[in-house]
Amino acid sequence: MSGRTERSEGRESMPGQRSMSERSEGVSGERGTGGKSIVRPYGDTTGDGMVQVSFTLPVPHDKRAEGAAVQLANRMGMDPAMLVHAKPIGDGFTFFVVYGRVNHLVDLSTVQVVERDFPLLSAKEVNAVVKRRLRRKLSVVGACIGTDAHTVGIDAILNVKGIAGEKGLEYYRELKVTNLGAQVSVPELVEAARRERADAVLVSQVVTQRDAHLHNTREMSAAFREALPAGRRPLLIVGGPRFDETMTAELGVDRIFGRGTTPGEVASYLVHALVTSRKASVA
Ligand code: B12
Repeated sequence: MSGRTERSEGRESMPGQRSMSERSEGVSGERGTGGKSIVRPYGDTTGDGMVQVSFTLPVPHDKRAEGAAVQLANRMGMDPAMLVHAKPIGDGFTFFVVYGRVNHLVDLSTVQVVERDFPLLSAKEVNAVVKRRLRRKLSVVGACIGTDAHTVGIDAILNVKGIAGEKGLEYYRELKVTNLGAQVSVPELVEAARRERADAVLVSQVVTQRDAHLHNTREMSAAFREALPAGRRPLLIVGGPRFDETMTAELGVDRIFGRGTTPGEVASYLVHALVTSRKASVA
């Protein structure tokens, strides 16, 4: 799961040194005993702070380029920084892997993530709840919006084939799935949601260049807010490997699903959000 940490968590010390607070908290680079939650990376030996990063610089591969990569790593807080891989990738670009020590610590107690706050149901349970409580099929409309053509993720959630041994939402008898496919415009999506009387709209965004996933999601949620009054607006769900799941309010959506999501989680959330916790409006 993606997550954010409060900025104050990273305290620094010199390589090989441990600060007073680290010593008093018994930090040894792994989850401390006695309920301590300060951790640091593990490379060769416990708590040595070693990490590996990779990046590309827009320079041809030579000694200067390698020096530039090490300098960048130093500026990122890696000290010492060891270049372990450098490879030209096309004209004027070099890919690097750098291994080195950082002195930052992470306080697990300040890490913010979105925990699953609904029960995981089987397909049979989902169907039973929808049938008994909604008394009609639950309509789901899905799409990849904008110029994004990466449909594998949304198909994994929607198509019968599914993913990770779980069948997709099309397999659920009480769900009616309309998969619009790739490169769907926001007006097309709103129109399809109206036509299908969508209870939920599922949008996938995989391309994140220039924050396209954020812009497209904001445009989509704004369009639904404009097109439909609050009571008639479908549940808005976005998913993709690089979303921050804590950004629902900023993006104007009800839920964000990240990498590794399974259809069962999505179906269970739909039941939770649209049926079990919304008794009055679905009768
Ligand atoms: C396959 C692939 C393609 C295929 C897509 C085929 C298709 N029909 O989907 C093709 C070859 C067409 C392609 C094209 C391009 N691609 Co491409 N592609 C990939 C690749 C290798 C795998 C993506 C994938 O299928 N993952 C598997 C699925 C199952 O995972 P997922 O998408 O994360 O989905 C899961 C979760 O995220 C979540 N989820 C996803 N969506 C949703 C939606 C909802 C509602 C929910 C609940 C959950 C959910 O659930 C899913 C199941 O767990 C990735 C690299 C990678 N390894 O990820 C690059 C990658 C995504 N592509 C990339 C790029 C740059 C491109 C191109 C721009 C390349 C080019 N210059 O032409 C084009 C863009 C085309 C376009 N207009 O979008 C970049 C994106 C970089 C960025 N920062 O945005 C990546 C990361 C590669 C890279 N490292 O550079 N690509």
